[in-house]
Parts: sequence; C-alpha cells; structure tokens
Amino acid sequence: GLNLDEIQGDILVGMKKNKELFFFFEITDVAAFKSKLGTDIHDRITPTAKMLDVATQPVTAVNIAFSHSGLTALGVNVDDLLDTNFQMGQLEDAPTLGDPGTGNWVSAFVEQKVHGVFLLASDTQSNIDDELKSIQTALGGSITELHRLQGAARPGDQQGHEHFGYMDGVSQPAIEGFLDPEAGQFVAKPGAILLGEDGDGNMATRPSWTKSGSFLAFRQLKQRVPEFNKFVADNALSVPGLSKQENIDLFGARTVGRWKSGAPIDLSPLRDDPVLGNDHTRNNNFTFDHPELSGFDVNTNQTLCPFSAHIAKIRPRAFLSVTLNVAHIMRAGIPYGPEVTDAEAAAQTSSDDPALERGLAFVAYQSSLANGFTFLQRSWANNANFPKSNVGVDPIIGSTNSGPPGDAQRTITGLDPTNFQKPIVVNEDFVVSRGGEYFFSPPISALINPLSQ
Ligand code: N7H
Repeated sequence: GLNLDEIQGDILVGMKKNKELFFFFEITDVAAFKSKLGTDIHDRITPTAKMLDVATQPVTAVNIAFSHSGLTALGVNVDDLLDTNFQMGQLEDAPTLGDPGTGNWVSAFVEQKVHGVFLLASDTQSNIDDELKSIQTALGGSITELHRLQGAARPGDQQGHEHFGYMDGVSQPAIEGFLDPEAGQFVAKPGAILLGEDGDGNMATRPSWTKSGSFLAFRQLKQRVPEFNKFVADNALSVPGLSKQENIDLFGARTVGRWKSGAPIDLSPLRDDPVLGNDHTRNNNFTFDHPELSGFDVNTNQTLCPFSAHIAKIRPRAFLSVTLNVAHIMRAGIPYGPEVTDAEAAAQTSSDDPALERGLAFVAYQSSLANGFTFLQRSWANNANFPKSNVGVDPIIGSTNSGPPGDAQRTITGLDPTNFQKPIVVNEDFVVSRGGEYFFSPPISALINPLSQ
C-alpha cells in the first residue's frame, strides 16, 4: 500500500482549504537552512494521513517543494530524478507550453532563483499569516522571499468555482488501491502520480529516497474574466426553444464541456442541472459516446459536446478511437485575486489593472512532467488537430507562441450545436500565463535524509 505518512498532504487529496498561500523563496544560507529543514520544518509538514480525517488536520496544513536549482543548492545530484522538464525548469519550457514570450511572466519566475515553495492552507488568513511568521522565524535569514501568491476560495455560492464561474476539481483520477472510483472516474496507477510506485515508468532507476514524492507543476494563470464573459455573450447561440440568456450560458458551457454547476453537457446538453453537477456518482459518468441513441456517431456528432471543449481536449474519452488511459495529473489549484468589481462588470472589460489581477494558482502533480502537465498543455490543449483535425486549440487554455490575433489555430469549431463547422475565432487570451516553476514535492522523510545532510 501507499505510505500515507510519507506522501505530502496536497498530492493525492489536496489541502482543500478556504485560503492557501504559495510562498516562493531562495535559499540564501544553505547550512543554516539545512539545520532547520530536518527539524523544525520537517515537523510541520502535513502528510496525507493527517489530511484524510478532519480530526487530525492541523490548523494550518504545510507542504514544501523544491525546484531543480533548489535541490542543486542543497547538494543533491538532481539528474537522478530523471525528469527532463524538471531539470530544465519552466522558463526554458515556456516556448513549448505556448507562452508568447515571457513578457507577462512574474519576474521571480524569469529570474530563476526560486529554490522552493511553501504551500500553507487553512480556513482563515490569520492562521496562515501566523504559520508563515513562525516558519520565517525558524528559518531566520536562511531564506529570502521572492514572490507570494495568496489563493482564496471564492465567496458564497461561488465556493469551489474558478473565476469564470465553473465548478473546479470535478474530474480527478482515482488512484488504484487508494480510494474507490466513482462511476466513470478514471483509474490511474499510483505511479502515474507518485515516484517509485507501480506505474512510474522510471521506477527501477529512481533513487530510493524519491519514492512517494511527486513533481509539482505550478502556473500562475491570470484570468481575464470580463473579457471572457463578453466573448461568451457575443457568441450567444441561437438554439430554438432557449432564451437569450440560456443561449449565452450554453455557449459558455460548450467551451468548457461542463455547466457552471459542474454538470457535464454530455449528460445535460441544453440546460444546467445543479443536482447532477453536485452528484459525485453521476457527474463523471460519461464517455461522449451514446450507443443508446440510434444513429449517434461519436466521430462526427458534436450535438452534445464539442471536440474542442476544454474537458474533451484534455481528456477526450471516446472522441479518440483508442481510449488512452494516460497523461493523468492530480490537480490541486485554488483561485487567487479579487472578485470582478461592479465597474469592470458594467464596462464588460477590464483595464488589466495589476491590482485587479485574478486567476488560478494552478497546481498539478504527476510522476513525469512530460507525461503529465507539459504533455496535456502542449500536445493536447495547444494542438488544433486534437482530438480531431481542425477543431482549433483549447478555447480556455490553448496557447500558441505567436499569440492572438490572427492565428488560424485559434479558429475553433464545434461550439455551435446547430452548425458544427461554424468557425469561432478566439482573438484574445482569456487565460494569460504569468509563468511558474516545476518543483519536486519530496517524501517527508527525505527532508531529513538526504536533503538536510
Ligand atoms: Fe482545466 N475552467 O474553468 O474552464 N478545467 N482549467 N486545466 N482541467 C477543468 O473536472 C480551467 C488547466 C484539466 O478529466 C474543468 O475539474 C481554467 C490547465 C484537466 O474531464 C474546468 C483553467 C490544465 C481537467 C476547468 C484551467 C488543465 C480539467 C472542469 C486556467 C493542464 C479534467 C471541472 C485558468 C494542462 C478533465 C473539473 C477531465 C477540468 C477550467 C487550466 C487540465 C471548469 C479556468 C493548465 C486534466
């Protein structure tokens, strides 16, 4: 079985708190840092075992992860980790991720001095502030803060929804032998997410101390919400029998593949169904194919779900003739930034005012970045010919190096259920990469040995 005392708490179950801080640091005094890492810091790190039961969850859950340069600074032979993307770092990877340059990147990620990140999760901001202060006191001058991103669940009935308004975290792989899958849930081997477990392609050659660790892909993804809402309204469909607002909402749902409640459009094609959206036994129980509908051809029929919908690009199910049970990631992101202001909503456009930046603090765990996050972004989301030819890039996260406007790959088809060929041009980015870094979330005992040796 899995060693739940070794696996950091965010990896398999997510820390799932109202507030989460990402605190990026540089190690400026290696010896002093090491002397605390195996003691004070080690003792604060929250394992999966403690996250599983509310009774054992700490007031503030703490995880830590290191970049390639961070492990190098600690004197670990990082080539042994056998992950090319991790070794390169995310900056080098920006072109293959489709980022149009790094002009929008947070400077700390461009400067490549980020050695590590603390993830602090709690119900309240003051708990997080207290825990951070206590960590900083313990570490003294051995680290320097380079960047922080404060995540927060959205308020009221938007809790659990990302900033465009859609329920997040609905479809995650079930890890074989860990938690029982719900109907329709993908089952992944533990080694798809964890190093050194069954299903990790490099299991035989990894250093033993990395077992139960995972690579963490972090991305600060700014979301231009008023612009997205305007795009959705401007492209309102004209499906007979639906009101104007319903035709707007349907267009939005078809870009994602789910309604705002989380209900899959494959099961509820014309209107949202919040009961379905909230029902874990049903909201992943679909494949895009419908043998029960006579004459339905999954290779051509986009009446229910477009080939280009975000969840179809990133998990095509029966839209591929061969079902690929690959490229699993465990997502553990959280929204950041303020709600849309009345002024922004009224203008239906934002000034791109830095004070109003909002988005998704995107976190994905996997045992191989090249089979996980980078593969999904590059080979599926950014590929205009996936899962079928000429569907266009992912309307939510698809990105090509050239950027908008005037890029043919940004012509999306399938979004109109009455005319699959109708081209919809996405001439601006609604999700803007502000960069990020690749990290390794080590097993907890490794904080003592080898990382603090
Ligand atoms: Fe996506 N969104 O709100 O539109 N995502 N995503 N994502 N995403 C999913 O199942 C969103 C991003 C995946 O198995 C849902 O949780 C936004 C990146 C995967 O069916 C919604 C951003 C990558 C799935 C969103 C963003 C992924 C998934 C449906 C950026 C990886 C599961 C609810 C700001 C490269 C697919 C759910 C499946 C689902 C949204 C980014 C991957 C609503 C706003 C960068 C694997």
